[in-house]
Amino acid sequence: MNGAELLIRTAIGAGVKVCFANPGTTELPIVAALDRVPGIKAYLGLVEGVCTGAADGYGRMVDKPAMALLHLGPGFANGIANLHNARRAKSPVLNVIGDHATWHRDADPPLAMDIEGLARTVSGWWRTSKAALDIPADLADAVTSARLGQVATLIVPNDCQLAECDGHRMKELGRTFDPLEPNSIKTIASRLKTIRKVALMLGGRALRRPGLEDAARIQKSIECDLLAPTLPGYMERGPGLPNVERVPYFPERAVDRVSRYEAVLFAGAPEPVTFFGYPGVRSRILADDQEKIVLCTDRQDVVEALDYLADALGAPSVLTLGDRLLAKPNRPEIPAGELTAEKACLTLAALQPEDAIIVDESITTGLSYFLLPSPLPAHTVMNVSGGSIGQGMPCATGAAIACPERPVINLQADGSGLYTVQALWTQAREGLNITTLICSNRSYRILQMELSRSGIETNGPNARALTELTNPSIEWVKIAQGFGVPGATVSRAEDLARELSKALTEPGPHLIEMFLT
Ligand SMILES: Cc1ncc(C[n+]2csc(CCOP(=O)(O)OP(=O)(O)O)c2C)c(N)n1
Ligand SMILES: [Mg+2]
Repeated sequence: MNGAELLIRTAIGAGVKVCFANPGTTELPIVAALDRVPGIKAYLGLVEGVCTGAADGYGRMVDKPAMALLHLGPGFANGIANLHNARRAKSPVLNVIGDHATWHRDADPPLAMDIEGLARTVSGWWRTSKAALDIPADLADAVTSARLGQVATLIVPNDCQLAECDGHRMKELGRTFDPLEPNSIKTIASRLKTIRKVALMLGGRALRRPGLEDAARIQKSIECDLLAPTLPGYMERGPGLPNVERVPYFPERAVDRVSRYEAVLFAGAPEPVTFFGYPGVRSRILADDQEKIVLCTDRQDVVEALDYLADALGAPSVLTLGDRLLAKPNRPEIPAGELTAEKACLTLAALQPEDAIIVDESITTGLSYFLLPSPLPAHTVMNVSGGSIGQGMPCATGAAIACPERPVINLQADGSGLYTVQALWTQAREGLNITTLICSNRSYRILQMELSRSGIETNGPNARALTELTNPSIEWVKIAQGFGVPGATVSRAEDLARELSKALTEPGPHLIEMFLT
């Protein structure tokens, strides 16, 4: 057995089931090991951003890491933008990077880079294996760290992968979370009872069903609203769950929304800040005199902490369908006429199947989707948490591989979709049930909005060149077909309803270009 086989065997033992890869020569021993030690299915991504975004989407769905396997520093660099999104989404990702043989590094070969320097920017944990026999412990530590909800990067030099290492020892996974401090949660419970206007801001694993149910229990004991970050990585919604409002994107609306609270309790979410520094607008959305209470650290289990808090508040353990829980689904009607952003969202809401996974990288188009007042059937929403675009298609790919029985709908802005459009090929190759709805507004609309917000001329030739996606127009159906995905263009809501229904009943991926006015 060599180091690469030991790596795969340990990963299988640690529960890793899939590997999203774009390998090169330095990872070939691992490629061979994936066949010699069966148990992990490998998926090719045609650019590293597809691999890392898919590993992120998979990790968000199952709350366990997939492996991303990337080639040296340059391959890692290509995958970093989506690892950044994974980091912000608190998604578990096991990131394995091959490196040159240790004895070859001094020669400074062309592809050599500071891989640990790259790892530092996105990883909560990173290490370079020193020897083949260290691999089981290194891999187990990486998976343990990833399971906290972070990117763990293991760099494995090619000679460590090739070294024979019979007589190896497997390593057990460590404990995932740090223990809670019950006294500090009891103190928080007493404090909360004395404050009138409280918001509970949920993030990370707290937005999964068990965390949301605990939040609903807390709402039964103290009057509080539930908030989430503007772009939560993973959030379950539907009947029987409490309503959670996302903090608005634009700072004025965000400040206005949260100013009513005397205190905000953070459960797995960071303090909200504006996306950008706008002159004259403060960075932190909460004012200094609004109390900020933190329930637990990132190394503790936020769901366990919420459960403990609910108990400490004397909350009932069983919930009935009270007025603060979302009731039976009540879908909007399918609209008619020329497609606008709002009509596109209404059509989606009218037709999305039970248990759908909605991957929302629609930037400006989806704004009204989340605000629809009527509860929709149970579904999961995933957003581009790190604001680094090019995440939607890869994330949808990983989500569909994680949950093949669930329909995936990728509400996808046109500009953002073009960053990692190669994901369509992986979707076709694997026959994944993904419907991509392209929000074709033929522009970087959000940048046009930000330009006019800041009072800058939006009509100059260079501003237009840099924000309009025209001349030539992007041929979405041809692009999809080129990657093996059937496509259609629609410009009326009725046609969208027909094509979407068809796409949702036929197996395999589909792309619908929604030509928006
Ligand atoms: C990696 C990366 N590059 C650039 C940007 C800046 N940026 C933010 S949104 C955007 C384009 C938005 O256009 P589109 O995806 O079509 O959405 P729309 O605004 O039209 O709804 C760009 C270029 C970014 N956020 N991330
Ligand atoms: Mg656009």
